[in-house]
Amino acid sequence: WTNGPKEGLEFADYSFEEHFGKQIASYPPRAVMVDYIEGRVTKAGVRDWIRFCTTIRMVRYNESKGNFTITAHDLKADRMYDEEFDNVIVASGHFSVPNVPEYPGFDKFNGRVLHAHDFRDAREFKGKDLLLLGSSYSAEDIGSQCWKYGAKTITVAYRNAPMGFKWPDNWKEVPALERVDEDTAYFSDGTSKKIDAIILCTGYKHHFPFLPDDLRLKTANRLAAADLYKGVVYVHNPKLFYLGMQDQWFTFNMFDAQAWWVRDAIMGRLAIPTDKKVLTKDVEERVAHEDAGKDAHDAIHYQGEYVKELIAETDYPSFDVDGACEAFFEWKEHKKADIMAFRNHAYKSVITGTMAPVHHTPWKDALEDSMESYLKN
Ligand code: NA7
Repeated sequence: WTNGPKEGLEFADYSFEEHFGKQIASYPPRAVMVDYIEGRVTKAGVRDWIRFCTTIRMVRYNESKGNFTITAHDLKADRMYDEEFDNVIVASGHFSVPNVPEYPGFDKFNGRVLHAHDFRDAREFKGKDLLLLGSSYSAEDIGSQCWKYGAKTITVAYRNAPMGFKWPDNWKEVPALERVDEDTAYFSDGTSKKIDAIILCTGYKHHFPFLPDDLRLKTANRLAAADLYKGVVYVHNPKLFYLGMQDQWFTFNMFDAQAWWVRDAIMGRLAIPTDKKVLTKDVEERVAHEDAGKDAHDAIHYQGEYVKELIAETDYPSFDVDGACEAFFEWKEHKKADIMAFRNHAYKSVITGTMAPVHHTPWKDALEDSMESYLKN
């Protein structure tokens, strides 16, 4: 189930109402989200433009020609080939390759140790004592799913600060993990807990094994990503673009605005400054602006302003970005009030102006997460 309101991520040119023929509740399960995304893909007819079963193995910039040679692997024919392109857009995401820490004793631990990336179904952990590492969105959300589907206890070990929500009685936040043995975890405050499984909710790595040193983005997971003019143009080679490499409050509609901007830059409708100093200054200013923010409220506002900036320079359909920020602010408050019930709230679409209905079943009781179940009135 989405962990933020769908009203914050709705495509500006393809509303949930257009896809489902009616307004739907605000925190859909994954089957509903996939259906929505597929609907947008079908409407835009983009599948015809995708070369499937093809992996990019390497990209090289040709100084003399001012273009790129990509080495692709046709996985069906099992054949590699080179092809030249004027521009390259990297849109491969950055929440997929896990950051996997190793703690003393992992090799001896009897239970399962997995990363958040490999988590699929909370029912696997019904009746179990679970240890989660990390104190961000994955820990909060995977812990919540496991709680909902009947985990016996949830223990979350934080490295810096606890999440601090009002957790259910069988959920505890503890300081950093020091080690484990066959069946017990030991924490830095001297406490310990018997556990059955460990889920590493320890974040992801920007990972581009198909890019050489001179083209590979190296950035922390932050709102003002390093080395990207306007958040999308690689300052060391402005013919190369990256989409969605920032940390995210806004998602689909921000990626869209970025894509529209990059398209227009490639087509010459927008000019990218030729002076590298101008490009790097833009990045520095974005970093300083983000750093000046104090809290999540400022961060949401910062990213909303960024989306507005891109939309103003392209013909991506404008939408009420401030309204989407408001939905995020409300969402934060609802989480603070009751972390196991925030998904029961409904928000107004900033695309159609329609209020979402309250879901027919409170999230904690909605164990059936199919599309049919979610959409029934
Ligand atoms: P995040 O948000 O990158 O968070 C990773 C968490 O893992 C964070 O709390 C880190 O602690 C913690 N972490 C990282 N390395 C370790 C080690 N070695 N030991 C213990 N804890 C560690 O990733 P998520 O998967 O939760 O969320 C992904 C994105 O989804 C997120 O960025 C949002 O955009 C939505 P820290 O807080 O740094 O002490």
